[in-house]
Amino acid sequence: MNESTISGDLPTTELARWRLKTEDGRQTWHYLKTDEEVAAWPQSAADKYHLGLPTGLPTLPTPGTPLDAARNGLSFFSQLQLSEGQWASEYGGPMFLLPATMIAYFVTNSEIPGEWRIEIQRYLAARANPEDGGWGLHIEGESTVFGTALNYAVLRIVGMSPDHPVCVKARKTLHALGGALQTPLWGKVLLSLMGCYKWEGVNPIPPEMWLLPDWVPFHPGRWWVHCRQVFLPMSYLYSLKKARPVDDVTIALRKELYVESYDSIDFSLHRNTVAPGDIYHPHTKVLDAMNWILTVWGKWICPDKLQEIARDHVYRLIKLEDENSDYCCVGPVNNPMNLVARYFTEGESHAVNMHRETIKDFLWMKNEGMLANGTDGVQCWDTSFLIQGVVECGFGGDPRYRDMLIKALQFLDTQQIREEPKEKDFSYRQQRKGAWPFSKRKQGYTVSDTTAEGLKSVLLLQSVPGMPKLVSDERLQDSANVLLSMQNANGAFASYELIRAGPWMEALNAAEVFGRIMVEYPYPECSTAAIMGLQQFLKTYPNHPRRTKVENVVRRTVQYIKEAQEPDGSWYGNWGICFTYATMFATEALKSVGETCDNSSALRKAVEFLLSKQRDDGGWGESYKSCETGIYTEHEETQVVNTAWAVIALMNAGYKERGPIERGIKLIMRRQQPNGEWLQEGIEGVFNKSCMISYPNYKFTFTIKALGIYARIFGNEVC
Ligand code: LAN
Repeated sequence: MNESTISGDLPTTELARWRLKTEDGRQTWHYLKTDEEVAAWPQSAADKYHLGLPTGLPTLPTPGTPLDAARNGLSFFSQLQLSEGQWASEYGGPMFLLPATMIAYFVTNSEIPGEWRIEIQRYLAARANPEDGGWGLHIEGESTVFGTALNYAVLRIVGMSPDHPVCVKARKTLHALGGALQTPLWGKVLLSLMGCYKWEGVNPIPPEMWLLPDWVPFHPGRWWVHCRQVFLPMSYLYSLKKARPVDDVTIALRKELYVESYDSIDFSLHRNTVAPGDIYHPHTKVLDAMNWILTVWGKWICPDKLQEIARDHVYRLIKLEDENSDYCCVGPVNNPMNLVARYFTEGESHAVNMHRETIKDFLWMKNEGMLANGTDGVQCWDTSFLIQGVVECGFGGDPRYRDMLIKALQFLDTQQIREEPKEKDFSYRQQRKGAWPFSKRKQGYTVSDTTAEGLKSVLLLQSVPGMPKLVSDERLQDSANVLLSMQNANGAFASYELIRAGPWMEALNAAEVFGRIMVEYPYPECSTAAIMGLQQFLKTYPNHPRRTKVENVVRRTVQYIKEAQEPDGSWYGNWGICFTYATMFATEALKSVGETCDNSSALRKAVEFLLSKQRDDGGWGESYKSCETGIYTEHEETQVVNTAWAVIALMNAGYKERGPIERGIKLIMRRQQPNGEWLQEGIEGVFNKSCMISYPNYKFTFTIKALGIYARIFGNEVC
């Protein structure tokens, strides 16, 4: 390995040796050690692009029209398509995922390859806050104890010396923030597993709660799937109270992470000690009371036998999550937690090895080093949006894009989920046969909008003359049925499942760092996508026996979307930043039932809102602060992605004045590079109100879509 240095004295691997492999939708990075391997497996344009190496893609003729710009964008972006037909990307942002994966590797004595160690150090050094050297909840956030304590621990696990300037600076900030004692719950759990915190300092997470009858209103089976699936293994581990045996690294960490001497700390007094800067959702009185009762329960009342029964029950659920997702799990927190749970129970086993493998699906390599993605990829989601963008441009039948589109369709064909989960009801799962996941089939989770965007894209492509029909009528019907199963009583669609309990459940939100995590909520974005998918389905099958049913679903959803409009005419975005994102979706829903700003006051208000936020340069730029505060907040710079969303929204609303829309389109065209690409700007996505996440492909998919819609409505020219 070439240990030449690029940043400070940190070694780097040779970027030219990294390759992204795709196998049935599974994307993993590989480091080629020998020259023979390098010769046998050349680096693709996509590899180079993701690694920040020169791609050598050509300079293109300067586009004179919006469709020329879209073609240039496609000329570049099509080169990033992977061999199986999808697009990949980094999906970073959250800063607690690398700790979850690497701490689990450490606790389970899993081998962390040398090239990961080097690149993880480089990534964390690159992403340390330039001023204080700490890390926050996400890459753009201020340093917190959660981010700093855990990423510091990762650096030490992967071999950085405590005397390295990166460690020295981070430790100083950690101590200034009060040290690791102040870390929120999930941090306390991870440190306890490592043997660098004590379980008695963790608020109770009793597995017995899973034994409650399902009708109990706060039963964990009713929680939002991410919250449920993370607290599931955590409750098991909490009940085991096991830790990795101490060694030199953990003995050193016990000294380095704390302000106090480790042995002097009475951890039981620090269950509720959390740095104020870490808290997004403070404990409620109800949660504190519940914690108190559960502490008494765990210590003096709960019979050992009952705990054992509860652990067995929970373990069965953990195994089902593993089996129903091919060990991938719903996300990058419960996968590592399940790994530890299974390792502590089974030792070395098939399941443990499968987790070691699937954790690789979350790791991503880029020019700054190696990080953990928010999911095992964004493959189905981004591929669907690219297809829709191309179709909007009217390029669906264009022979130049035929191969690219056939491959994209083949990818979606292979990634549709084909069967229901095992023990579906016992494991609290939503119907999924026919769904498209966010990432890949094997992960196995439907999401209302990922299914809808997949369905819509397949229907659009399969209606292009000459395109093969890969997904059968029956499978398309299955997909529509999944969507129909996901509508809530108020007409809205949530994310993964039906809403199973009300927002009052946030009173039990124990994660401290996230808002709106306990249950499913109605989402305007997901609701729009769902009815767009269903309406596309009706266009393909106009005489379908469930036509009236679908029409009723659409009507009720549109009613919900109208009710969700903010007084200023916008919609709050839950998954993208922020108001421009959700307003693009909501306006599309209203448009789909024939509303325009001539006949709809909701759309007129939306237009007024959008125009009020347009900047002098013709674009829009929203800061992630909008998501945290619920108030539209300007970004320092105009953003191409926000601009694309806003102009699409204006066009959805049927706004007839060409001027403002054209100015937005011109900004998109001005920002395009001579080779057709757009450069990365601010972070695009969000979850749970407080944590940001990157969607790097949006700068291609939504710009191309905006250019295409503009050309169709206003003609293919700008002046
Ligand atoms: C995602 C990514 C995709 C996203 C959309 C499809 C865009 C959205 O419309 C519905 C919700 C969904 C599927 C979503 C939910 C929450 C996820 C999985 C994430 C934002 C990516 C990462 C995040 C996950 C919860 C991260 C782990 C953190 C925990 C709090 C467990």
